[in-house]
Amino acid sequence: MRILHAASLAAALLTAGSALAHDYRAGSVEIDHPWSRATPPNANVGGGYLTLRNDGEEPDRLIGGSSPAAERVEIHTMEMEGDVMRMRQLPDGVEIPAGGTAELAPGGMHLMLIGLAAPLVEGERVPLTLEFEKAGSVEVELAIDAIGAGGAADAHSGH
Ligand SMILES: [Cu+2]
Repeated sequence: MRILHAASLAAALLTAGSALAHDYRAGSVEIDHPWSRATPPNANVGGGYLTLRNDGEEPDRLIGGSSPAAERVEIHTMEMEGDVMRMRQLPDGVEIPAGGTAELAPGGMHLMLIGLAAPLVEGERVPLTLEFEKAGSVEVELAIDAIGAGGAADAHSGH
């Protein structure tokens, strides 16, 4: 039964590997580690962060998203206005250059889950459908990290 044992070990390693990597693909776009932060009770909004890599020959564009966990999902950016960091919706979404990456991270571009059905809880996974102009839509899961994870000043308290 040596062979069987080796095969199941390999399967176990594969499973562990993909759980760690936590990435997805839509067409030529790889979606790397979608995550969010736990929210306080009664919070109405949450963020969504991920890295998009385009290994195709043409640019693509993240144009929207949706989630059963929120009334709607918007794509936002943050900009300094004088001394104040302000958030603004990106109606045209985020371009992912051919052979390039686009990063949605705390303090910069991000997804905004608006009208949360329930607080986001550390350790849980939240389903999220991402919509790309060319690659179409793909379902991913946001891994919920601790409140305050990821450094940068909390972007979402201003909403
Ligand atoms: Cu925002």
